[in-house]
Amino acid sequence: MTPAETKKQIIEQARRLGFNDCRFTTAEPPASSSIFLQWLAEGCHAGMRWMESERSIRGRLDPRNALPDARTVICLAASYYLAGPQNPSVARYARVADYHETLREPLSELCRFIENIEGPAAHIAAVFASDSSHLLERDLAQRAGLGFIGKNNNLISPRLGSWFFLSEIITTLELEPDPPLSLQCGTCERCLRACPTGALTARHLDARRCLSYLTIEHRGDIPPEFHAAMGDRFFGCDRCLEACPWNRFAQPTSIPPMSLDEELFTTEQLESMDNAAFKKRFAGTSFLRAKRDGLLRNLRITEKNREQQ
Ligand code: B12
Repeated sequence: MTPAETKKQIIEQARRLGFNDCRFTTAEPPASSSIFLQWLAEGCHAGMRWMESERSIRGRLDPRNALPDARTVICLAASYYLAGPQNPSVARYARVADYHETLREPLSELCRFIENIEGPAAHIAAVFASDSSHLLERDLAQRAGLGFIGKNNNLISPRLGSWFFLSEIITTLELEPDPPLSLQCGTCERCLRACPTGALTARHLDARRCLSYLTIEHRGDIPPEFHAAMGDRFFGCDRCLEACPWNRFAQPTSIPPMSLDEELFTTEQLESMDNAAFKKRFAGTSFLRAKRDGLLRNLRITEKNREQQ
């Protein structure tokens, strides 16, 4: 099979498995490593200390640290957009089943498919979405032409908007890289204006001020200066994505939606659960990331905000 035919087959299989886009780039180091190192040096990763680890930094500086003979990174997009109005108190990505779990199977299946068509020549390291991969995913995906990096820091696809997850497969196969897009945000600054805490600057996102970070990743109290900005949002904050005009092109997700009872999200309900009950009740959802204490902390703030309205 020629490399072009292999690529075509991989793209078709990725589509069959529910991915909305699939593009290819080399395994060369990402161009924006210096932006990442500067971001770390300035402390913009807040309490995400795992980003400082040697493994995290080495991986982000060069994908070949994950697989020494890597030639190609296959970049995949999986939409998490649910059509229709959604209650913004919960970030959209948490309205579908936890992607760390749901994307694992289609990614493994795509790896097996590549190994089947290429035999032992296709040595593969499957890298799963987000926290489990030590890659600068957005940089690689923009180089593969999957989208461009917007002022809200998200990878924006002219076909999908930006309500999608990224995943990558690293392989020793030599496949023709796709060209990057030549799109940019231009003069649009809607996301910068929509961010209520000034977390987005023209250069990057300061997690210390980002409500997504503060309500999901941060442990301990949320500084009072951010309480009012949370409004009703007790899990994440999508304001910079909601404001983006490219999101009118969002495509429906094929990840199963969560059917969580809205009445579950009260301080009263959470106080009645211990950690074990919380884990059981929220199994398979993104809410586990904030842990019971984090979710309870957030709900105490949003309930107070509602009382003060
Ligand atoms: C840590 C993290 C967070 C942190 C910090 C976010 C941040 N902006 O850094 C917090 C908790 C705040 C967060 C929030 C969210 N996250 Co997050 N997060 C990550 C994670 C694990 C690492 C990101 C990282 O390395 N940050 C360091 C900074 C410096 O890197 P960066 O954001 O990738 O930015 C790079 C480029 O923008 C580049 N750059 C800037 N300008 C330009 C211009 C050009 C031309 C080029 C080449 C590069 C470039 O420089 C940077 C360094 O390479 C990634 C997964 C991964 N492994 O990449 C997911 C990831 C970025 N997150 C994702 C998502 C979905 C979200 C949320 C929407 C979820 C939510 N609602 O809570 C929000 C969106 C917030 C936002 N506006 O960015 C998706 C993004 C998908 C997409 N379409 O872009 C990812 C890729 C996870 C995934 N696998 O799907 N996240």
